Amino acid sequence: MSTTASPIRVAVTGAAGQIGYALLFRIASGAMFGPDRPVILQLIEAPVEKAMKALEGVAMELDDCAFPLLKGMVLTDQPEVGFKDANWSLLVGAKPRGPGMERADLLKDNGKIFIGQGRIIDRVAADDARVAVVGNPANTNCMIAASQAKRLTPDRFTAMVRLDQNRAQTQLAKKAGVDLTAVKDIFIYGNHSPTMVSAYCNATIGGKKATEVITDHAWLKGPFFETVGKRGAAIIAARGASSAASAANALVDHVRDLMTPGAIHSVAVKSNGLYGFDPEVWAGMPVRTTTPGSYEVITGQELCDFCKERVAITNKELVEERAAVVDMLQG
Ligand code: NAX
Repeated sequence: MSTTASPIRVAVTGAAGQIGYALLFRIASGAMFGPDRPVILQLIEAPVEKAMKALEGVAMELDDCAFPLLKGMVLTDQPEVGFKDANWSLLVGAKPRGPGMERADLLKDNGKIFIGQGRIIDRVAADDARVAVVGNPANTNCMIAASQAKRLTPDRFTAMVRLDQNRAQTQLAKKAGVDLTAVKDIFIYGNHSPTMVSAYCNATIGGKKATEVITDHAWLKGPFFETVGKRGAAIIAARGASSAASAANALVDHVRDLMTPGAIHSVAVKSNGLYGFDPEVWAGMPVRTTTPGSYEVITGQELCDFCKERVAITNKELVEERAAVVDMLQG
């Protein structure tokens, strides 16, 4: 295949991790930016010998795939090098929660990483730079990175709730006994955490309101919410490792849809006070992609009382996460 489009530069942190291993091959194959867009992968790992060695192995495998679209790779533990001229920065790497670690400490440790990365991206990435955060706590890490940017506006920074949307879509389809594609407009509000709100009240199934097709409303408010909210933990319990392929797939969906004008999907963005969220937090909500990389929030979705109550809970959690790191954001 030959193509004349200029390569898109995609920086990926945590590139040798398990999500990275499921992600990079999809990007290089064209799943994220389309079959006509060459890519250069700028792979960033922690400055740890074992991680860099593993990254070399992943790069060898990428070479061995002979992907026609893959026009180059950079392997580095230096963020200044990895984010240089990046059009997209996919922030997957994060510090995991260790045994007995307090959530506030996790927030602070990750805060340091995302402050540094936010500053460097702002300084060295491309003029059209876009950032997608996956590393947890994803919403707050995204807010932290965005807080450091002077050149790039907050709308350039998004966090991923697409895995939650995909999970919710499948659960609704299974319950209704319909094909997955019959389920539309299921959007995730709030935090990527068990407090997330899978707003079934606006979903449709085969063109009808989901609440008319699924009449077991106790299931929607109980097991459905629980299953989607705690799916990550269920996968760890079953697989002995956290979601990786499905998370990588969701990131492909997140970025591809943000590059596709007209796409409607759930993205965690700066709330600016919409849907009752604190203006300063990054919260999942429905967006419509306008031009490649840009979007507008879909406003005016009426939430049912149950979902509104849940939005208040997930907002409270986001506000608390922000409060735990707010002293780090200045200076
Ligand atoms: P892994 O532990 O397999 O990989 C993480 C990688 O990041 C490691 O290779 C590590 O060396 C690297 N890393 C750590 N600090 C770094 C830094 N400062 N710069 C560059 N690289 C760094 O984790 P994995 O399973 O790949 O998950 C990655 C992150 O995604 C975790 O924070 C995880 O909690 C989060 N997830 C987020 C999801 C979402 O929907 N938003 C779902 C899946 C996943 O749980």
